[in-house]
Amino acid sequence: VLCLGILLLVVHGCFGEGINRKSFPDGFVFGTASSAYQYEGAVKEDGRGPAIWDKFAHTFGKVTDFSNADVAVDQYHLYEGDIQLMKDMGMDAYRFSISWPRIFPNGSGEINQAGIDHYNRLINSLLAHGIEPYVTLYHWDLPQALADKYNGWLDTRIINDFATYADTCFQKFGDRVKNWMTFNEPHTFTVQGYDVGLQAPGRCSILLRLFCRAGNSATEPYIVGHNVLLSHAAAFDIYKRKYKAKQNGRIGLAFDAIWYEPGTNKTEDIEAAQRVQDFQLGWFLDPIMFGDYPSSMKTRVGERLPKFSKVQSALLKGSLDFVGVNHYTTWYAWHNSTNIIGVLLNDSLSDSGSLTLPWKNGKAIGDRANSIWLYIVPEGFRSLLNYIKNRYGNPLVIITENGMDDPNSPFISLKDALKDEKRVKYHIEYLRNLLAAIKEDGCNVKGYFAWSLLDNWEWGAGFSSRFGLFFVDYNDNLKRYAKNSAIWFKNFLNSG
Ligand code: PSG
Repeated sequence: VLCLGILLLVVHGCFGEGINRKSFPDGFVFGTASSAYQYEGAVKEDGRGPAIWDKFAHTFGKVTDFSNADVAVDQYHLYEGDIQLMKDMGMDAYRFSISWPRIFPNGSGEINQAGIDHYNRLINSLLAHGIEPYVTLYHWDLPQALADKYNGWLDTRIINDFATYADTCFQKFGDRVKNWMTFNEPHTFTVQGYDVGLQAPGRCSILLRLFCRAGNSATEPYIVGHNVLLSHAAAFDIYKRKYKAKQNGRIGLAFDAIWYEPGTNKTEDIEAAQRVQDFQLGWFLDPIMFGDYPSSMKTRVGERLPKFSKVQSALLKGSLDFVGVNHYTTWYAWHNSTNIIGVLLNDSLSDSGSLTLPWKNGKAIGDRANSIWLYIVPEGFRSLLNYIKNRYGNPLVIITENGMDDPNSPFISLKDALKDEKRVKYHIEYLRNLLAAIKEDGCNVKGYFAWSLLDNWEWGAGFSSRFGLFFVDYNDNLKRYAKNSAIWFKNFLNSG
């Protein structure tokens, strides 16, 4: 009977239904993630200053469905109800971001008390419901004032302004917020904003500057990345010196990390996959762990890559309590010997000398979600976690985003839109690989945040993409409805 029982358990486990919260180590944190710009709306309320994304979203042709985030999903006003949704699912934590221009409408200078009040209400309500706040300081909504004043991340003056903003948040909220992330996906906003120009502030030089008014895709991404790293180090240092002893919190950063599978097992393709990783995760995590950029970046980018002084390098090294990982997908990578397109584009993305694609020999690497870049490859998650363990000495990792999107189709009924079996399967499979990484491979992962609690405003894709566990009805007062994935999470978190 025991053997049969074990057999049934194993079979059950194979189909994924067998996992639940109890399969994970004690204290493992489950939550959902969001960001201010994609959720809040209320862009002109209570003294908030404009953000670079306001300008970008209101520029014709930048957002595929011509929408903007002026209202978004109105969490600025509807947060109480949203917290109740988290509570009902049994979530432990909520990851959200603070909007810098709500705290400093001019980027620096005078503090806007109404902005502070808002986040105090949000944090207090979360805590009253037993939900732990995980707070990102910068999820891409730079105050427009700083872009106007000195070109934002391109100028070293931003380091001080970011440090002051971070200091202010630690001081005002740090008595209750114990988990901070300085930045969300520096690699994404650096490349998207300053190399290909598809995100704010929309700078680039590729394609004869057809889509951007200004920029230099070969140099600006590295300058921006450098200033972001120094800003992170400055904030970490302030926390360590002024707050850590009293507040006893921790500071991380949420890195974006696609897993890259070598296209063949030829050495040159294996090396190419490693280089893409250097130019993605390594670009930001290497300086923070080791005090300098990956050697492949230094060799290939040469003089265009800024250098750290001894002092800066020392400040960066070890400036992290946990590694936040935003992971969605896996692609292939090959060595690109001719790199013709790269030579033509003359941009940072070409510097790795690799070709990356989500298919080979006409076959996709996995099932596709709605986003053109999002292919479902659960095993890639486990490979990535092992890579981080091996390269960085098994640091404390928190999965700060993981999820998939469905299209926003006007042709399917609400009832059908709630049957998101593909998302349920996505989370089951990714969670199983996470569990294997923890239990079988010894990866030090302590939390998992699903992107996202609600359908929301997906940057350049506007409302055309739905990442939520909850459906938002854009035609009826932004009402929220549980998709099957929200119900699945509720069972997952409450059974076993
Ligand atoms: C993350 C990963 C990729 C592209 C975009 C993102 N990738 O693997 O090619 S952005 C990230 C972001 C959040 C978005 C969410 C979904 O932090 O704001 O809404 O993922 O795109």
